[in-house]
Amino acid sequence: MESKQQPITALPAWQALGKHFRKIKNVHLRDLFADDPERAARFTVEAEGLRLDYSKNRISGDTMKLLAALADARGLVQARADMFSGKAINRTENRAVLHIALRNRANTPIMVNGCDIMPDVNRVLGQMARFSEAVRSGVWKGFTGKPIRAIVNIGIGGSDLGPVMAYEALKPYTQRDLIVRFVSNIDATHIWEATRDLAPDETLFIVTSKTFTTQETMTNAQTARDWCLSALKQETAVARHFVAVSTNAAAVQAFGIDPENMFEFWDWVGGRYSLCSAVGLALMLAIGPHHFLDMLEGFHAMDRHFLTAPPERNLSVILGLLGVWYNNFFNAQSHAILPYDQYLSRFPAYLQQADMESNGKSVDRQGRRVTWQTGPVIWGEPGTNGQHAFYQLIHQGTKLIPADFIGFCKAANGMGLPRASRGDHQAKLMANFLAQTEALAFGRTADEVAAQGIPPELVPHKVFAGNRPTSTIMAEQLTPAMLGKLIALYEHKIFTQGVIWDIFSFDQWGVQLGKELAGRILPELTAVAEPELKHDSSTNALIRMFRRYRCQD
Ligand code: G6Q
Repeated sequence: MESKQQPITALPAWQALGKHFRKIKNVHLRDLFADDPERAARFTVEAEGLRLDYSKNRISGDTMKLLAALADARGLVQARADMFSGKAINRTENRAVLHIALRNRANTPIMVNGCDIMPDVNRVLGQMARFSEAVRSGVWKGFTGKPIRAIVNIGIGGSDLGPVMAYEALKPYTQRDLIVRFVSNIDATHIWEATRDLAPDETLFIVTSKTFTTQETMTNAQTARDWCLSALKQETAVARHFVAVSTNAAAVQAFGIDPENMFEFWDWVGGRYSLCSAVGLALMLAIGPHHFLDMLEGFHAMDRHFLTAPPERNLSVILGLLGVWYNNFFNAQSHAILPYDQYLSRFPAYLQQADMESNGKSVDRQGRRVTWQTGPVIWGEPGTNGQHAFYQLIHQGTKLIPADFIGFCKAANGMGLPRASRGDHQAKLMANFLAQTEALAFGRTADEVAAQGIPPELVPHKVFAGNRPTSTIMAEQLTPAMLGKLIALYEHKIFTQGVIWDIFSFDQWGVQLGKELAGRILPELTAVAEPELKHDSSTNALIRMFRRYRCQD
């Protein structure tokens, strides 16, 4: 696990940033804009149909140069080349990190252990497309000869959040008479509610699990299997109503799934980076292979952009650097993702996993405890809902919360309908979108409040300090390709930050301990005889409480 990296705090680039921060930290965005009529143009970059206006951030040209120097000192260019060329950069698991291969539409060879992996990638994409067409067209029949009307994806974490987010995002592109649902939680409520109104002989389950051992997924899959067989009676029905997405062929077969209907992926695809693999099967079934490939094209375009654009024009790098600026110099604890598009309602939750599982680490690549902050808390909700909920704190609270505002000029809803029949929703939505970043940046001074005739005792309550940083990401419309671009944009932002912080972004050891302890506690909850409990006094008492009520259940 050798690394030549010095602690980040020892780098001259870091120290220069610290010095620069002391100079700029109290400068107001009002002054930065007033002093430079070209500021918006200076800090706007457009690539692949995505415009990033980052002028409402507390930065100057020098800030960006110093941050870029930090990334340079951290070897971002080499790190990026290592990822794209298939080096085993996930060193704690000794794996390559090649989600970019899944959407490598140029089809250039990408080698892992001396073998080009692109033929395998294309083979599975072809298998997914054929299967999707068969189900969508009704050629694929269930056990009683009926076509499939409902798809239920069973998976959790990386095997759920991507497909569910993208399904919601691309609803206008879905085959509307096909019901598509997602079950993840081990709480039986989830599978119960997802299946209660479905007909077993018209339902197809996709069991999505890289390992095919995850407790939640296997428990839900077993319940789904029982539900299906209690109606269809014969074991052979499983092969018509269950398919699997996994790397574990033996376990898939043991479950009763025909190996023909297993969609493979590989250990070089991390769970939270797996949407473009067979993990996206439920999405492909919903939107069709053609739109799925459009999405991959979008991902690929942003991958190329990240790989080739210079830092000052590189959207992911810019977002990454801004995040470091607030996280490490302004000590911002969190970062809000605020999409002004209801179809992106699950996008913040998706990025929460992508970012927090990747960069929520506290040792560097040599295993030393870091003395600098790493990944922020990622959170958010779609606008305008958030405005009526938590924006108060962003505007007037004591915490600095940098935010990304994501919006589109054209609505994705009501496509094909004449504009007149769609009302003025989109203009109102975007008026709010633009107003919020303006209000956050410039605020309202005490003088401006007083000038409105507000009683003096109310003035302090109505003052908006402003100087709250935002980045605006705008595009024409949310399409499959645009969704791919947006996701890749953030994936590479996360990568950029992981390199700067010198942490391993592609493992997730932090999820293990809880799993292990749950395995120990489960028999203590279910044992008939009173078990001898050897936990702390708090856990022991809580276990006893559960057992007391369970006896009465
Ligand atoms: C993601 C994580 C994690 C994983 C789930 C599901 O990067 O690895 O969220 O995706 O734990 O794992 P399986 O796909 O193996 O069931």
